[in-house]
Amino acid sequence: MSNTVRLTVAQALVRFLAAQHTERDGVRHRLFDGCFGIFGHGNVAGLGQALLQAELESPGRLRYLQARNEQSMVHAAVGYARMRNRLTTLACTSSIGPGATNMVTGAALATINRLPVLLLPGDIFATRVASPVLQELEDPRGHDISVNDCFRPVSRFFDRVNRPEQLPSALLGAVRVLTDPAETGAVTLALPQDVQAEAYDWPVELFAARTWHVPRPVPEPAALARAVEVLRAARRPLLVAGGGVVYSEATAALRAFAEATGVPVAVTQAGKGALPYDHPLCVGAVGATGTTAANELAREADVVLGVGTRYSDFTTASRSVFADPGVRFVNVNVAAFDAAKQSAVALVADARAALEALTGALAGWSTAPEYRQRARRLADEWDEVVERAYTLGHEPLPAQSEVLGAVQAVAADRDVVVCAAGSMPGDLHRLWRVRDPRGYHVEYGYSCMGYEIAGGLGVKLAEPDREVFVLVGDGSYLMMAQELVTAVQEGIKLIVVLVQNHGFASIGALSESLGGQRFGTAYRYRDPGSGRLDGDVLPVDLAANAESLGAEVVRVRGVAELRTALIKAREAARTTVVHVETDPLVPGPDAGAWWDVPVAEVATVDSTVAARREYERHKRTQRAYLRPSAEGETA
Ligand SMILES: Cc1ncc(C[n+]2csc(CCOP(=O)(O)OP(=O)(O)O)c2C)c(N)n1
Ligand SMILES: [Mg+2]
Repeated sequence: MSNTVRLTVAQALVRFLAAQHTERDGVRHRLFDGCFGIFGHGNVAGLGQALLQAELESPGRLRYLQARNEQSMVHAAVGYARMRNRLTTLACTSSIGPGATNMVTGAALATINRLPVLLLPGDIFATRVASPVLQELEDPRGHDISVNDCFRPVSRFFDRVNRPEQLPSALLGAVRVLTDPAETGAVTLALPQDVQAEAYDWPVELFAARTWHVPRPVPEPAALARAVEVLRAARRPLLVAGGGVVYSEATAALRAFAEATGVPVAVTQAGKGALPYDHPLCVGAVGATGTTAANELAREADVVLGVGTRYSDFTTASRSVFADPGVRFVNVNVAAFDAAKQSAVALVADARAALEALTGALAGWSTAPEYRQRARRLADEWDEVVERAYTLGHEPLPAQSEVLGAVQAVAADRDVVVCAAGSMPGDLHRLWRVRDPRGYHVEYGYSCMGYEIAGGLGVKLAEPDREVFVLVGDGSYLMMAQELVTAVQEGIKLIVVLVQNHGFASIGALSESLGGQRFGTAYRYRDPGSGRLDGDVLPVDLAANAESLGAEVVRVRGVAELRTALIKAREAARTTVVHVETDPLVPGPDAGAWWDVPVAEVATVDSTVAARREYERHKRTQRAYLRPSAEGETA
């Protein structure tokens, strides 16, 4: 038969992935730029063979990338997809068992951040003739359960291909979700190891080039009218820009909206970069890691216009920062789920389409000049705080904020700063002066220690012409540094700034503020006298560790040496790790916003009892945001 082609399930899958494209605004992209993989018995003879065959038959059909850890290959795919505004991503194939479950954390990270990745874990035999196979979880409740069921709650689409005939619908369902801006996240196709190698006669149309049109849904007229009515009545509106503004390439539309209406713009972690930091209407980071400028305006705002934000507790300071008793919300989001939050007037729409519609519909309306001037003055005051933090001159070890200042001084506007967990994301959110929409890449949906180097690798793979500064703490480095080897192998250049402060400065400070006395947060010897982990610092040499993985390494003391090393690293062709020690006890500047982390209600420890009193004081500032934002009918 000429209209079928005989291939294994794995070969068919590779051929299908290579033929998928996305299109938005008339520009076409490949959906899958490659496939990361770590092989084991669950995929070596299936997907491994198919990727080999693809490489030999037609290099570039779907390039294979090797990684050291399955979790980190998902992080790299996430970094890649975010840099490409979700229009292109990577696939990840793993063996069964531990290789597969290593990807579960990456899947959760992708889904929470609304970023598309395709995960292809191997699975136990569909035929079960050899069960239990190596690494099979046996469950007395049913023989169709495998460890891959862990992917279900963290994936936006999950399917298990138990027969070749199921593959087409699994693939089409997977790609539909990956390319849907409202539904996207991790998509998992579990592939039993026997089925991967099974041959089938596939209709050739399965492999035809397909273009998935990524929509820009426009707001419904009635919803737009409701939003406009609320906004026109606003006296102290504040726009909160989230990651959706960046992913939808709505930054020019945001700027036009702000300039036409005079509404100040605050940014979430994912939204930082939506407006350049020095734009007259940009008031910077909002929420628990916010600036005094954004948080003061947030406290007084009568209307909050959220665009592309999912209102995490960091953005709302655990629902305390928007403090006006009558505050109303208008939410623009492509996902109805997010648009409905905070009892908002929901505009379920693409960020760009909605901002353009709002700019048109609000013609002739703007905030008062005094309000705009006040926003600018507050932002300028914060900028002075940043300048002081960047140049503290703390001795003998520099403060972390000075390290960020040194990186800032060396980084060009299009360079990308990558971070994820620890004390640096908060400092970066408040301090970093961003000019490019994709110049700031802090993964703060999952805030996953270990994302930094792996995610940075994906960022650089996606945008090789940008310099990528990976900022990583010693704790995060110890969780996941091994993709330095991949960077060396592939000639992918990263500049890694490794901040050594001998433990968890972030959780240490949090613990102290909650009456927990920094318990268990420093890397110290167990002291034979006290029996506690409060002895000397450990003799670890993370610089030597990075050297051993093949990176160029520079050990610096102090900020002046750091700057020189960063300039050299920026000019170098190879991955460089710059190792710098900082004082963990100097906090960055803070706007005093709250973050709800419950403190023990009863305790025998005095510091905990005192912290509980403080907690209860803050707790009283927490709001429910239950007020309907549109005027309802009287009951
Ligand atoms: C995988 C993971 N485990 C635990 C946490 C909780 N956590 C957040 S920050 C942090 C410490 C980070 O240490 P380090 O990278 O050294 O940064 P520092 O706090 O010193 O700035 C921990 C344990 C997390 N975010 N991710
Ligand atoms: Mg640390």
